[in-house]
Order: sequence, then C-alpha cells, then structure tokens
Amino acid sequence: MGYRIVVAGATGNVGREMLNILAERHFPVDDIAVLASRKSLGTEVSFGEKTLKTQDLDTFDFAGWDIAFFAVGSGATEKHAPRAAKAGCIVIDNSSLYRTDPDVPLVVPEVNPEAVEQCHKKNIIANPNCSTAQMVVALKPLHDRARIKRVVVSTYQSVSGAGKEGMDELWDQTKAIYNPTAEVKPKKFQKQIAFNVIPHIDVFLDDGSTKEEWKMVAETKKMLDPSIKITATCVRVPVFVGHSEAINIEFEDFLDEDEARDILRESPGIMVVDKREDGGYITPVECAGDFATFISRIRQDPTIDNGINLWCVSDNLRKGAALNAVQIAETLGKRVLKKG
Ligand code: 2RA
Repeated sequence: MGYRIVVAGATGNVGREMLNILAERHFPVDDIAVLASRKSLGTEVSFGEKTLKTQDLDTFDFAGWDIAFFAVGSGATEKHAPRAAKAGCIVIDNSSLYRTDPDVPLVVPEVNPEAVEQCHKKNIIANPNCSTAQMVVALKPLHDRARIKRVVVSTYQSVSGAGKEGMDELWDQTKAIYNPTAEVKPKKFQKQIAFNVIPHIDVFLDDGSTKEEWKMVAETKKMLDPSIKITATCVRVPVFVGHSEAINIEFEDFLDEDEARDILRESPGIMVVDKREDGGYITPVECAGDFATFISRIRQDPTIDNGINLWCVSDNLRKGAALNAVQIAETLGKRVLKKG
C-alpha cells in the first residue's frame, strides 16, 4: 500500500525535480495530484512514464490526501499550506515561511530524522534552504566526533536557486554580452550575472548581512546545535545548477584531516572526492543530477588549533530542495505514517 500525494508548484524547477525524484526513488505512490497556480493551469508535467495535467491549487481539496509537497512561494504557501494541514494532509514545505517556527520541525534526514515525529503540532514539516541543507550534511558527522565551535562559510550559489527566471537571465545575458545591440540589463539579479559574481542573495538585514546568510545561521542552529557560531557570506555565481561552499570549521577537540576524511567517507549522503592532484575535486557541473553532497579539499587549517577546511558541492535543486523533501517523506513513512 502506498500514499496519496500532492505536488503543489509542479511546473517550477523544484516541483518538476520532485516528480523526477519520486519516480527515480520508487516512492510508494497510490495516487498523485499535481497543482499549479492559475497562470500555469493545464500545463502537463511528467511523472515517470506518465504525463499529468495540473489542477488549480486555489480550489484543490486536500481531504483524503496523505502528503503534500509544497514548492510555491511564501505567499501561496501561507494561503494553502494551513488549509492542507487542517484537512489532515501532512505538508512538506520548501518555502522559508515555517523554517524557524518552533512548532514546525526543520529536517535534513541525515542530520535530525527524529524531528519528523514532531510534525503533528501543525501537520507541517519544513525543508531547509538549499545552502544550509548541503552544509549540515557535511557538518553533522564532524560535530558528532569533535564538537564544532565555529563555522566560517562562503557560498558560490548557482542561478537555479533563483528559479527559472534566474536561469533564463544567465542564458540571455551570456548570449547577449558580445552583441552590442542586445540587452544585458539585470532583471532578476541586482547586477549583471554573466561573467560576474554578486555578493548578494535575498534582502539586506539591519546588521549588513543578507537574509540568505541569516538563514544559514538560524537553520543550522535549529537542526544541528544552537551553540555553534556561524558566519556566512553568500554569493551568486554564473553557474546553472550546483551550489558550492568553502567551509572553515573550528572544533573543541583536535580532528586530524585524515580522520575527518574517513568520517565523511562513511557518512550518509556524502561522497568524498579528494585527491591532491589536478582535477581531484568536484565542481558544480559534475554534481548536477546527483543525489550526493560531494566533499573535496579536506585539509587542516594551520592558523588555529583545531581547524579543518573543506569544499562542499551539491545539486541545489536536489539535496537543496526536491531530494531532501522526498527524503523527508521517506522518513515520515518509516517513522510516522508507516504505510508503503
Ligand atoms: C537561492 N537559497 O539560491 C536560494 C534558493 N532557495 O537563491
């Protein structure tokens, strides 16, 4: 016996990836409904061998459905997620709306799978931000061994994190850049993204950080350990898919780089590719379409007593969004719903 599942936002980058991953991982589905906003209504999407027609999110009745994956903006989530939850359907939400709500578990299954058991407070489980998800997969096993005190992270985030419009902007600007008659003006991003990098993702906060940077701090504390100090700089780069992160970690206890490498190699969701030679590391183009969080460039930080540096790359549409959501559903199935 399987589940009756709903994918809201099925025509977007993340919604489509959710459908691919549900099919790839043979998630036990008895019935599936795909929902979209009015403007995309009737658009067809693929689910394995099947083609499904989208229905209207505004009028959909969630009663009798087990799990709803939400991959819509915060506005539509605010309107429809409580309605789905009230109808008895457990919402797995990809927006930032509920991530810091104390009554909503924020879950990365490699890090805090037990948190799904708290889902009944609101019938909602939050999926973390893409840049946080891959980082906590890397941090968790190292924290278990040597207790992390402080993390300094710089991100190199692909344009697909900003949706289809972000991808279109990079594509159009790249083509237009050597054509003097073509438009290169930024629309989705604040400055030109083609052949450039932009140290600005999401809105600015009063302390000079951005909301993307704040999310990395708040979400890591909620899922992993509130005592860890984190400082982040989030940067958009002209890459279509795959977020990269340079992470500096300071521990309470000494951790040797070889032991760190062995621990990461044995940890769930991680693939270590770390040869100290030309090309012996992973770049974003190599991670696209994969499930793993890739770790490379593991090395001691000689400037502090107990420090390690590493490079972490993952498909932001997968581990950073759709894959993590499907893994939450799998964990929910095992620990709470127990069907399938
Ligand atoms: C980004 N973090 O990359 C966002 C997407 N969730 O813009």
